[in-house]
Amino acid sequence: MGQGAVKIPKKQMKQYKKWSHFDEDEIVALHTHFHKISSTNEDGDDNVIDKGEFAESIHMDEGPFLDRMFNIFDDDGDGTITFEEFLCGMSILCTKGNKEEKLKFSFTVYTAGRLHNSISEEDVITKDDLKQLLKYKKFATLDDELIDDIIEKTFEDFGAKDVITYQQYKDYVEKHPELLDNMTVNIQARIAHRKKRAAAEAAAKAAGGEQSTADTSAEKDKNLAEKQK
Ligand SMILES: [Ca+2]
Ligand SMILES: [Ca+2]
Repeated sequence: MGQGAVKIPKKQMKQYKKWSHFDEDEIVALHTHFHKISSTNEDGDDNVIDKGEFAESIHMDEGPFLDRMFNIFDDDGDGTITFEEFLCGMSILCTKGNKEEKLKFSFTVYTAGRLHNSISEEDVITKDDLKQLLKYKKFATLDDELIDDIIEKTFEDFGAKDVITYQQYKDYVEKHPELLDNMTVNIQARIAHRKKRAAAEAAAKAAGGEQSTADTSAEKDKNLAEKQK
């Protein structure tokens, strides 16, 4: 097996492919990446990404915006991200995700804690939702008056009065598809880049140091096998 490649059982791989838009190589790369993040905390690799690990992986301070991003991935809302949740989230964010998936996903960024798999036609974005997002540290230079102005203007653009409905949001994005493009991550390109780097590192290490990689892979296989029901 190549350097750093984690063997995913065939049956599991089949499921992963069914749940996502990724091919096998991409899933293996994401799996390796996931375990790198999920083992950031001192307690070793517990097979889940907690909020602290998530924050570190995307270089973001804890706060309302991070909470929203985290909640988008944490589909069942139990406070941790499993590989399955990670895979599904990445699958929507990547260039292969379909429009409806991305729409719901992006809508969730505004609707704070609500889970994206439970977004329905009746869901709305309130002015308060938007205000919370705009008050996030990154935009801290905005004063209250300006924030209120932005909110009023945004609601006007959406043709909304007190709340933006999912339908209004959909209609608006239909006319401004660039809104969705902005949240698309070209995972394929990143994976290709990472693989190239890994291959270079493997070549450099070829003379020795293979032992530790083999151990890690074996342990991950064991963890994964245990997870299967
Ligand atoms: Ca962890
Ligand atoms: Ca979860």
